[in-house]
Amino acid sequence: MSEDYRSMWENLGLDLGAHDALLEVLGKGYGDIYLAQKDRPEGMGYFDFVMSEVHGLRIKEIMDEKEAGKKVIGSFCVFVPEEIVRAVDATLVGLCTGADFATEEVEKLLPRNTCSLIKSAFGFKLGKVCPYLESADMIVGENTCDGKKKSYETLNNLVPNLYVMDIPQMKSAEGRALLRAEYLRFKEAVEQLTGITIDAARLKKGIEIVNNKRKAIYRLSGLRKADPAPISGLDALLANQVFFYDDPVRFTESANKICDEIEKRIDNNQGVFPKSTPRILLSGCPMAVPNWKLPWIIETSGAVIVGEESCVGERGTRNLTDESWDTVEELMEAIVDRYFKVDCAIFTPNPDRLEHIVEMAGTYKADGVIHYGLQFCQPYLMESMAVEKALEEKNIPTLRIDTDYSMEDVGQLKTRVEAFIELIK
Ligand code: BJ8
Repeated sequence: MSEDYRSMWENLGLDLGAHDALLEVLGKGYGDIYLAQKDRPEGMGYFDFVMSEVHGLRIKEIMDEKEAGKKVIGSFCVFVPEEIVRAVDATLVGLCTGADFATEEVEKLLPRNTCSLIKSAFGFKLGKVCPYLESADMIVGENTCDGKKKSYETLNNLVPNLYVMDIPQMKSAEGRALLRAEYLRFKEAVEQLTGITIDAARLKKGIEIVNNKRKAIYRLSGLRKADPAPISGLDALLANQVFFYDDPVRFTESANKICDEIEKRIDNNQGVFPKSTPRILLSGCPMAVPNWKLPWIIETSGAVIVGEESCVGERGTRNLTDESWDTVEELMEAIVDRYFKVDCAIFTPNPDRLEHIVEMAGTYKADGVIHYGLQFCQPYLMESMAVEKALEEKNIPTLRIDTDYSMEDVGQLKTRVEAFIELIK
């Protein structure tokens, strides 16, 4: 960190010793995985900087905003509509985490066979190492998978400001009505939290900010159709991860800037991997910072990742909200329409996701798909069977991986991934 933020962390109630240890591991992992890559676009310097300051400068900015009377809302899911949060000038931050922490303490509160993502969020709370969680004025949980839904009952005892949002499980008229009712309830809750009433101009502005951010990251995705690949999958994943933490307007500018650079790279036939390197589409559970294990294994085994069918990827960013409406009611309907298209595996049945994976494999000219499921994640592990079948029908090779956040299976995963890459070559 370029400044001494210790008193800020202390005021937030962090355990400084544990936090130091976390930052050390994060810094080392980042150096080994990210900075070791060759020929990265210069624009990645911005994302390197954001990562180096993810618990420093960004938290300082958030604390300054709080001092100016603004609110911070933390979320674990892409179903929490950022447009509504921006409409009250509040900041939305992602709270999902991608590393094991305080596992022994966590397993006193949650069953061992809970997915790593949920355990990680609890570990960061119990270990007092997450400044985002500690600075949030409202933490939004959502009834998606059973693991998350039930774990919020326990989280409610650990944090004073949990708000739980119900989420439908079917794409029916009743399901849409539920989502609509829940978004209206959420709008009222953030209005109450901030004392700001959302009018059409505010909501339009919120939609515009979030649409611009999504357009920029989606533009980056589109550029990955090129061969040779102009950016590594690891770097593209990082941009998708920073999407959840950074100031949205600055993020949009930085993402567009790197896209400008990448367009030039494509014109010059410049890639990060040689032309015709095997191309992989990743599909499955979201990968939160610093969960880089599988992408790192893939890209150090002779392949390049050309897309992510994930909530930290295209599932979360591909659809925009229609900004053309004029009233709060109409704009809220547009928000509901946009989020109702998210094809998370908690929906049943969920044919849209299968279609989208096949479509992405074609768009990004993937030679194969690796489905990433976290152990004990029933929705994605169950759905991985159907995904494999849908891809097989199109003769697209598929590898299903179940893993967690530990590094114990790295050797075994590498062997499987290498064999898969050999097969698709
Ligand atoms: S919209 S994917 S962000 S719920 S990995 S906690 S599903 S047991 S994260 Fe998600 Fe929203 Fe869906 Fe996206 Fe449960 Fe599975 Fe764990 Fe998961």
